[in-house]
Amino acid sequence: MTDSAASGDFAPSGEAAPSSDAADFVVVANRLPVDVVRDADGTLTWKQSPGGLVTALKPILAARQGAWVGWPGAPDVGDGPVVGDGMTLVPVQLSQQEVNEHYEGFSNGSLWPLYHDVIVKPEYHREWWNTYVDVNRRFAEATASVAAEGATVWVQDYQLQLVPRMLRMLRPDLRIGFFLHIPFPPVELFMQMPWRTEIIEGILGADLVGFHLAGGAQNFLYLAKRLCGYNTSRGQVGVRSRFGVVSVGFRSVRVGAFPISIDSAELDRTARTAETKARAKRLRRELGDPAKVMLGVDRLDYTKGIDVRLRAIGELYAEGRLDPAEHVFVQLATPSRERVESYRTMRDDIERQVGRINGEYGRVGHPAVHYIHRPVPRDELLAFFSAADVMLVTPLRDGMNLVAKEYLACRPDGGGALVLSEFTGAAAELKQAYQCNPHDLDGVKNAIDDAVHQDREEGRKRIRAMRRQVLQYDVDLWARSFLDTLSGHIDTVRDTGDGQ
Ligand code: GDG
Repeated sequence: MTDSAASGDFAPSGEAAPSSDAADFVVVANRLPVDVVRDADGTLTWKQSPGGLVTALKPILAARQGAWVGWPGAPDVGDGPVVGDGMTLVPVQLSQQEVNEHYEGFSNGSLWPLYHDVIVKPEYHREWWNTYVDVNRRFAEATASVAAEGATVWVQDYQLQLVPRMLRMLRPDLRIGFFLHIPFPPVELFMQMPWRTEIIEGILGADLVGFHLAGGAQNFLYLAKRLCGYNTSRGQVGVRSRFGVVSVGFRSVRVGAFPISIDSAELDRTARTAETKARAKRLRRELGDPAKVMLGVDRLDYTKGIDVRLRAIGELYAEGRLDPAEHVFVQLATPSRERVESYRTMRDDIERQVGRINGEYGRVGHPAVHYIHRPVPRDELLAFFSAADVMLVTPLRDGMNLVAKEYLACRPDGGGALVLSEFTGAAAELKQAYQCNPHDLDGVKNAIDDAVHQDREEGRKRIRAMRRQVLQYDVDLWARSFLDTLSGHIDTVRDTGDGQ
């Protein structure tokens, strides 16, 4: 396996000219913001799957005749664009093999573990890579055919890192942004990637490249120089954000940090409703009205450190620092990537741990750990946030972690406490959390112990400070600051004499 560009090169197939009802603003993401549901009789229906990204971008999509290009979530589905709800949905059709090799293979078996500190060993297979290239090309072509002359295109995330360059080759008239939702890894780790140069060149097809944290942007800038030989310099955008600029031929590619957020006002509003309060109360009652409810909410993913918090809680019960009759833990674990081997192994491990803790500390009708391996409806989730005294967010590595921010938005009462891993993007903003190093079990135990037994006033002070941050810097501001920078409304000022 080499750095050669052979497998990354591609010949654009077909005509890429925009059609007459083309879109001025196009979002390109692995998934469409809808799920395709196949009914018993085989008919397909599209079901909205609202997420933070679509909520933030919907007004912009509606105002600018927008389109969203993505995979509908089921193999061999997607026949031409569908217009509805303020945007055009452009499905990219993928075969089962492409889903296996692009999504489950290269995206989640190679890139995901590599970008998350190789917690699990990444696998590199040439077939996976070749399919990744093919699928990225398909996304680029679908985007090229739907974007109007001079349109703005915003490409999302690690599944589509080659799209910016492919798209620029097809449509040099477009303004292209790229945002990575997961961490960009340290240089030493990224260098493992057999197709490292192709990936950096792929992303550099964009005009603006965004990461959650400045560290990711710095790693990327270093690689643009080292692997691709481009000149890089440091600069500044507006007043708050440090920026880097990569000179790619005659183009300047800007690189910076744009920490994502949530629709905090909406969550805050919902948490204040009588319905949510009543649900939260009911949940506590169903849990046996314990003195303290601890909560974890995650996709069942090895990056999230669910095993770390279970180990910590087990030891705290054993040492009598927590009492299972008074302190219960609820773990909501949404099923995720169940066809990937490492996820199956991790699930078994977590479920064994839950069983062991309950075997030792639970009583009939009163388990110490409540574990739910099903997606919970949104309203119910917000009630859980409102009911929890201590939120446990202990990932080994996480780009941002929206759950931490959602919990804070759901605490207009000023109650609660947040235990937060230092290795989340959110830790950079949420300094008043009980922060811990997830690799240091004693540190995690102390953070949980401190949060459970915190002084009430001290706790309220911490929550108030963190809520200010989350309510002020919401997902709308995130999207606007990225798009304003991309459109040039915010100027980049290069530092002089600070070249890298
Ligand atoms: C990636 C990055 C970055 C979870 N369980 C249920 C449920 N959820 C919702 C949460 C939250 C979302 O899923 C998870 O977001 P996270 O940010 O915590 O994690 P990832 O899925 O790994 O997201 C991450 C993010 O992209 C954005 O850039 O922050 O670092 O890894 O919104 O509430 N929602 C419902 N039921 C559940 O059971 N309804």
